Amino acid sequence: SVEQIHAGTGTGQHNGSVRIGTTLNGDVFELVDAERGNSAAYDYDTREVVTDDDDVWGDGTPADRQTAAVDAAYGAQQTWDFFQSRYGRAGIAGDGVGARSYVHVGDGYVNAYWSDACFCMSYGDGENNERPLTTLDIAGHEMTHGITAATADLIYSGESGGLNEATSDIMGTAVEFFTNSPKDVPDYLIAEKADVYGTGVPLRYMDQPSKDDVGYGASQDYWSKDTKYLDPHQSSGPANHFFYLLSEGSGKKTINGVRYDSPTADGKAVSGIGRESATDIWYRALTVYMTSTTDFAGARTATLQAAADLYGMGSAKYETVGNAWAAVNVGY
Ligand code: ASN
Ligand code: ZN
Repeated sequence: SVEQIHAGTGTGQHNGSVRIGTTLNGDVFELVDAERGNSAAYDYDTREVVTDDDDVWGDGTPADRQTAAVDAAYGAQQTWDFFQSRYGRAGIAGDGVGARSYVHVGDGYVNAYWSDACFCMSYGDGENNERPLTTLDIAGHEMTHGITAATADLIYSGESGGLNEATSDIMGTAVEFFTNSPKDVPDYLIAEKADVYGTGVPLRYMDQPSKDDVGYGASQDYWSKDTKYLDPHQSSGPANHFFYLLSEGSGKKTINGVRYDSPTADGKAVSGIGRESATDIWYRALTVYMTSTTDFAGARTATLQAAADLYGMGSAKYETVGNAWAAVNVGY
């Protein structure tokens, strides 16, 4: 059959009305994005690609099974475009191949995850199947697990586990800022739009990780010799905090209407270098310098090397990288 590239119209629960790449296969449209390596959305129940007759997808409510697929497809699209346009990276593995996104995994399942084995991510529908975990930051987070596996391959335990998780939070946040959607105003909170606990509390706060006292328990604001014993979603804290400080600086700040208050371990103020530079430094550190066993001291070295490459050794941005690590108790 002849397949044709289309741009469908979808209504997601989290992203509202969006354009999504679709493919006409015979006389049925498929949620397959041929312009992004055939990234595709599947329904986990049937294990089939999501299809439609008129190329108008979802109605923004969880009752319509296409709605979560629209958000997942949009998240995959925005994550692809972020890495492609900012870093020239063609997809997760950098080989132009799109990943699959499975929606409606489980029943009332409150999680989402990446699997290297299937080169795919899977999203639960949240409590009462009402709040699917298909927000932009979660999509960016899960796909970034694939990028980490394809690059530094940080082992998912000990300090490298925390760095692996932080990398996903950092890039998920960067995807949110890149998209800059009025429906999902970008912030340094993780999964706030999915409202996973139904209490309006985000899963994680990058400005002050010790506020994440939900689910897994509080994350750490500062590195300590015990960091390596924590779950990666808690040991990510010092690196998430480093990224926030490097981007925005310490103290109180309101960004896009969200109030932040970021402390420092040494009490010294840090001035941010901007989120784009901070993101560029982290991406280069991840893809050029980090390895599977990189620890926090190694992440400091890797980000300093990346900053030296990008901005020059001794530049203000280079110096701020060192200051932001000192502010989360990572020294030399
Ligand atoms: N949603 C979680 C994550 O991507 C799943 C996990 O615990 N690995 O971090
Ligand atoms: Zn993760």
